[in-house]
Amino acid sequence: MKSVALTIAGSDPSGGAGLQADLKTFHQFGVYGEAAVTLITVQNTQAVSAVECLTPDLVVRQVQAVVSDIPPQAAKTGALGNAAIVQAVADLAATFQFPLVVDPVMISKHGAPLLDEPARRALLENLLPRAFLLTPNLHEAAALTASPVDTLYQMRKAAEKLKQCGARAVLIKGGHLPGEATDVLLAEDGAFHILHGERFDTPHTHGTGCTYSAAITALLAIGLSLPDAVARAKKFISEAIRTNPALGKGCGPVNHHAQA
Ligand code: PXL
Repeated sequence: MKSVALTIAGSDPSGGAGLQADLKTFHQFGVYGEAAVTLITVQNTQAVSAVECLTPDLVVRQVQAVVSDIPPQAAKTGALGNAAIVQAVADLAATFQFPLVVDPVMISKHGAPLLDEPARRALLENLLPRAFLLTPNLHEAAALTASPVDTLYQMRKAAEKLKQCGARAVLIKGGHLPGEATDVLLAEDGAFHILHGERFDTPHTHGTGCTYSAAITALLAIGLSLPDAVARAKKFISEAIRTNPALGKGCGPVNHHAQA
């Protein structure tokens, strides 16, 4: 049977991030993609000029419509915008029969807020306990734990803290570390996995987080174990950055056609 994955995320009309990146990534892994929209951004590779959230009811009805008809084997969340949407998605997630990857998107590459402060609290308190995997970058991990996360040691500590908050597993992404792009996975069983990644000196990394978490979601939908899914997704995202198509006048997208 065809594997199916669902994203609950914001729209990026430039196609580099958000639900567009998620769908392209699902497709690249041979997985059928579904997408429920949470918010609409107006942006290109140079700037975000508007962010408009949908009503929570409209988000919920999109998810219910597709899950009841074409149930996915895995789902992910991206930008959720405000506390009402976070709460609605958390309530929905309580009914999911499949793993949910929560990418706690907070700000866009250009600094536009995609999750306000009450929403961050709602995410921590209500959505995190429903997450099979939480995938913060260093800034998001620091915001969620209210402590600095700048070193591998602090990444391990933050992962433990976020697991204690209810996430079954935590992947802290070190794309913003100086030197190597090393990620730390704290798996369900409490084991740490360190994922090494080469750093590429390029401005074209727009949508990296979305694409990485979408690749993990696709591989979970196919049936890989979490450590295997993360390891393979890490190789994919490194290759996607290395082979970026250098599109646009600003921070361009990664290569969603990279070897899956
Ligand atoms: O990469 C984070 C992200 C997620 N979702 C949407 C975005 C962005 C970054 O720009 O626009 C819709």
